[in-house]
Amino acid sequence: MKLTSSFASLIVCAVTLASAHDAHLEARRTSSLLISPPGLPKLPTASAATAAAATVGLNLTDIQGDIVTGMTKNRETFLFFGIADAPSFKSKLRSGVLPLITTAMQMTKNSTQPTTLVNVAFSHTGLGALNVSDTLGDGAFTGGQLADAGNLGDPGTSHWVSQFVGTNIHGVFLLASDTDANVASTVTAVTTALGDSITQIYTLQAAARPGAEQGHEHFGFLDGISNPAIQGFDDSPLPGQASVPPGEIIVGETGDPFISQRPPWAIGGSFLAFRQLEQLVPEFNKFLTDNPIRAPGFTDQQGSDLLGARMVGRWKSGAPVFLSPLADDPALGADPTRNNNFTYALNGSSTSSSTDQSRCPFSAHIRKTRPRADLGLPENTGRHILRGGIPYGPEVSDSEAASNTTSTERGLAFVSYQSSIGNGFQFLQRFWADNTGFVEQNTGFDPIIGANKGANRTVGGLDPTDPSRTITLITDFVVSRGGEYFFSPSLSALANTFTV
Ligand code: N7H
Repeated sequence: MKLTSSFASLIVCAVTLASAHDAHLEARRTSSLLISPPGLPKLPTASAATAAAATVGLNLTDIQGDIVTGMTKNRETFLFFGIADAPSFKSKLRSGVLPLITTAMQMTKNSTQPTTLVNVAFSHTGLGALNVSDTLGDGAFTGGQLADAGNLGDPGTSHWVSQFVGTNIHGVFLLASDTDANVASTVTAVTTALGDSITQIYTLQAAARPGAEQGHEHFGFLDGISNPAIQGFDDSPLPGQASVPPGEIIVGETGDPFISQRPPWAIGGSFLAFRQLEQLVPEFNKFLTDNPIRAPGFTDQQGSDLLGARMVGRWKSGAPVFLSPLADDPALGADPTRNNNFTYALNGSSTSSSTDQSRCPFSAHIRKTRPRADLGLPENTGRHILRGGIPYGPEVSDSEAASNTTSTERGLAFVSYQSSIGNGFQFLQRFWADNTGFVEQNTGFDPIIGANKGANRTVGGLDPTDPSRTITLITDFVVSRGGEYFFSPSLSALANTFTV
């Protein structure tokens, strides 16, 4: 009799566990939590991702989902926290939050996506707080972003959000969904589960822009078109999309240049560079209005639009200036099979001209940050990042537009994933965007993100009627408000290393 009753309670226990497990995995969604503006690449299907993963042995159920999701978040909250009580944090993270962490695999199908994507990443000081003492083999991560401000071209930290000045931030939760209510209830679930084991240091709420601007960043340009396809996750890159070995983004995988320096538990993780980048939109628009390109037959408006497009390298629709040099082509911008299909070289050549900027300036933001044939083809720079950012802040108000002056902060909550911050985000900012001699002499700064510690920035090649003309920018239209470097561990590392 006794045996039978224990057996019965075992069954009850097993059923309860199974239903809790099923509740976690059960189909809760019929529509995606992501946006899908025309022109942006889509995530691979679950079966395509599974087949791709098998070829390189990538464990997509162990990799956090945000790493592969790209710039298609709809509503997202970044919750930066300190660990107040490490033992309590570990046990609460394990019991209350770990079951909510979303995997890469889950993101590939609406029915397996959660109500709200939940991901977590830790700073170097966060690893210390948790007694995770292994060296991860990334100097920028170890030093933290504050120590890197000068390298990135920031004019000190006087513009930084005060909470980023210091090394108190131990980690960040990223919570994304299709409604504010979903995000808010999941924020409550996570913070309630963790209770006093954390201190909430800083929160940034971000959202895709409304209506027809959905998918466009605050200057008005479609963003998130060009992200690399990670081999082993997406083996069907779109035309012109970079296909990168998994180790360029995911630590410890094939192609990770520092693979020998990684502790085993770091495999399947990725370094997350977070930057809060304010955008001075009315000031940017005023600059375009005041400095139209004076091309024959162009109205002032057309000249201003051309200047903006050449600064970015794409028109607002996403159409690349290299393929459509004089006017926007919205059909091209909206077509993901064509809008990334260019190399800056002509006629199938593997190198681009070192003098011809008629189609696209060397300084254009997308050319600085991915020079394609400028560094020769096939493209194997090892400098790709997976961008996962989202706009924050309100639309420009009438009074801001009328006064050409920002009064309420807005910008980009910039997120990039890479297996090496020094090869990825830091390199792109420091050695490409801020380097006036890259990719050719007199290229000047990247006019969008290039930073000169607050001093004026010279930019070459913007005027196609006189490519030798240098334009001096006296305003930084993108202002760093600081950030932090994090490591986004695999789910097994969270279970076996971070919570024990
Ligand atoms: Fe950039 N922008 O609106 O001008 N970015 N970016 N970015 N960005 C891109 O091709 C923008 C920033 C890259 O593969 C587009 O997806 C703004 C940082 C890279 O051809 C637009 C900010 C870094 C690419 C913008 C900002 C990068 C890229 C075109 C800050 C790295 C892909 C859409 C407020 C250090 C290049 C697209 C490629 C594209 C804008 C930040 C890097 C419109 C406003 C900090 C690698």
